[in-house]
Amino acid sequence: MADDTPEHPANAKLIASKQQWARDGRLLTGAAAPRAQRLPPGQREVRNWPVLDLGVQPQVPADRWELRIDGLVEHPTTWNWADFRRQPPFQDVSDIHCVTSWSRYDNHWEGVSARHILEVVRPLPEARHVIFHSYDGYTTNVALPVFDDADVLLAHGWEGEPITTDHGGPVRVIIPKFYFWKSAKWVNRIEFVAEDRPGFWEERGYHNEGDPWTEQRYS
Ligand SMILES: Nc1nc2c(c(=O)[nH]1)N[C@H]1C(S)=C(S)[C@@H](COP(=O)(O)O)O[C@H]1N2
Ligand SMILES: [Mo]
Repeated sequence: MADDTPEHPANAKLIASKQQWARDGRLLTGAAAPRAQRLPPGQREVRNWPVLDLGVQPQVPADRWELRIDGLVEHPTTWNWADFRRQPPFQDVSDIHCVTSWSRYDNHWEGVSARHILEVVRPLPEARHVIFHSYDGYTTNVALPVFDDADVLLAHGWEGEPITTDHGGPVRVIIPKFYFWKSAKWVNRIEFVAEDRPGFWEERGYHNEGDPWTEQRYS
């Protein structure tokens, strides 16, 4: 287990119970679903948008928010809010699939696309993985091709409104093809690395990848 990640007493119970889910293999149906099927196996559609985090919601006003994009890149970059909002706007509609079994369809996102970020910073050939770091100490990891996808973005808007603090505002990651724990809220650093490094839940029994259609819930 990581000791560089926060274990606040307020959420120790939640973290322990989600680790128990991983040990028990909760919700696993054992049946992969074709990607053409919209609802992945073991999921149910909800109309609301539940909040899930470590119990700490960092309050980062847009004018103090900063994003560092560094590691194995040609052009390490730091954006403040004004810099971020000067990037080409990107909009997309996608579904959310949370490993705790809820899915929410047709979320309208607005932000900056991952592909634009890749054009700006230009990862070096040695860069193979991406680590997201957040203001609450949360981390999560994906392989570079997962980040380098047409539907991945850093979102500041949802359904035409700024993303609220509880959902990761001012800026969060959206990676629609994977379970939602890969979509870091309150992101403040994107690090490109050669060697993979498991993040908060990946170190606590959750799958290193997280494809909902093949039920990559637990490791
Ligand atoms: N920074 C940060 N990002 C995070 C988390 C977190 O605790 N901290 N929780 C993850 C998990 S487990 C889920 S399911 C989604 C929940 O996002 P939501 O609260 O907007 O539904 O955020 C993910 N991103
Ligand atoms: Mo989650």
